[in-house]
Amino acid sequence: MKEQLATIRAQALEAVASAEDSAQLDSVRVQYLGKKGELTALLKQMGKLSPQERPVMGQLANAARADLEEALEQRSRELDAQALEKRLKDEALDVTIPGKPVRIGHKHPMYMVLDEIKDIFLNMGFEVLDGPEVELSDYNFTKLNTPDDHPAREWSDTFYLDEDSRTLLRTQTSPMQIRAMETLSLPIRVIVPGRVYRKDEVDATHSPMFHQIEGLVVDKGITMADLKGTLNAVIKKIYGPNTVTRFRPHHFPFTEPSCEMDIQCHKCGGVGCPTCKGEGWIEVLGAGMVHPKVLRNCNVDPDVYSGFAFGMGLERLALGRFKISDLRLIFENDIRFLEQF
Ligand code: 2U9
Repeated sequence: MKEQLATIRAQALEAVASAEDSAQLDSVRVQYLGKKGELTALLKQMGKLSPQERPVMGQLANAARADLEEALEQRSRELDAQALEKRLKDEALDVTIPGKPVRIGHKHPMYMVLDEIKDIFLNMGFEVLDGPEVELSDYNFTKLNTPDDHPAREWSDTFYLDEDSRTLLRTQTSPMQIRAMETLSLPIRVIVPGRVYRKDEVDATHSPMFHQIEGLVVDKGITMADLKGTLNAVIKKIYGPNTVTRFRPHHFPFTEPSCEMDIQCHKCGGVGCPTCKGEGWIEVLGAGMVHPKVLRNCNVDPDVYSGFAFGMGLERLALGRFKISDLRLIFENDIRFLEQF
C-alpha cells in the first residue's frame, strides 16, 4: 500500500506540473482527489489495515493529500499569472501610434447664406421666428387675403393633407407672421426662415421643397420708405455697397402696394448677358405694404398701424452668392460639391 501511495503521489504531482491550463488542472484534481479519485479510493482501503499500520499509513496518506493540494494551488497561481501575462500581451495598446484623422464637416452653403442674413437682420433689431411646416389653410391662405379661387390654392399647386383642404404643407412661411401678429405685442420686427412646399417638378430652378426667408415689420407710421430703406441696406450688405437696385410694381394678395426688387447685373453692369438672361437686372425678392385686410384679420387696426413685408427664396440667393448653376446641387448633398465651400 505504501508503494501504491508513493506511485499515485508521484503520478499526481507529475500531472499537476504538466497541466497547461486551469481546465486540465481541474480534471487532475478530480482524477486524484474527487469522490471517485485514485487517492480517495486508496484512503477508503485503510479500513483493511491492521490497527498498528493504520496510523502510519494515515499520516502518509494525509501528507500526500496535503502535498497534492499544495501543488494544485501553486500550479493554479502559475497558470493564472501566465494567462494574465498573455492577455496583457495580446491586448497591448500602443498609444504612440498616430490616430486616424477625423473628417470634420462644415455648414451647408445655403445655411452659411442664411446665417449671414440672420446676422444682418438681428443687427437691425429683428427677431428670428420658427414655425410649423404643417399648417392650416386658414393661416396659409385665408388670413393672408388669398381667396378660395386663387390659383395657389389649387390641389395641383399645393400639398394638402386631408380631403377637405383644411391642412397642408405650408407654401410660404407667411402663416407664422400671422401668428406673430396674433400673439406678440406691437411693434413687430420679425424674420421667418424655413422650408416651404409647392407641387413643382424638379428642374434647374424648381424643387417641390425649398427654403424662404420672409420678414414683417408692423408699427405706427411705417411707410414704403421704410420698406425701401431697409431692403436696400440688407441687399447692399449681401451683394456689396455699390449694388444698384430698383423696385418694380407687382401683385401679391397679401400686400398693397406690392413690388419686386431687382439688382443690376454685376456681370454686365445692366447691358444684358447670359447671367441676367439679357435683362440687365436680376430679381432678388418680393415685398409690399401689408394689406389692410391682412392686418384686420389679425386684429391690428389698419387706421393706427401699418407694416411692410418681404419674401425671398434662400436657394436662389445661395445660387447667386456662390455662382452655382443648378438648384439640384443644393439638395443632392454630393460631398464633392459641398467640399468646395
Ligand atoms: C404677412 C403679410 C405679408 C410676404 C411676402 C413676398 C412678397 C414674395 C416670394 C419671393 C420668392 C416667395 O420664395 S419665393 O417664391 N415672396 O415675393 N412675400 S411679400 O408677405 C407677407 C407675409 C406675411 C402677414
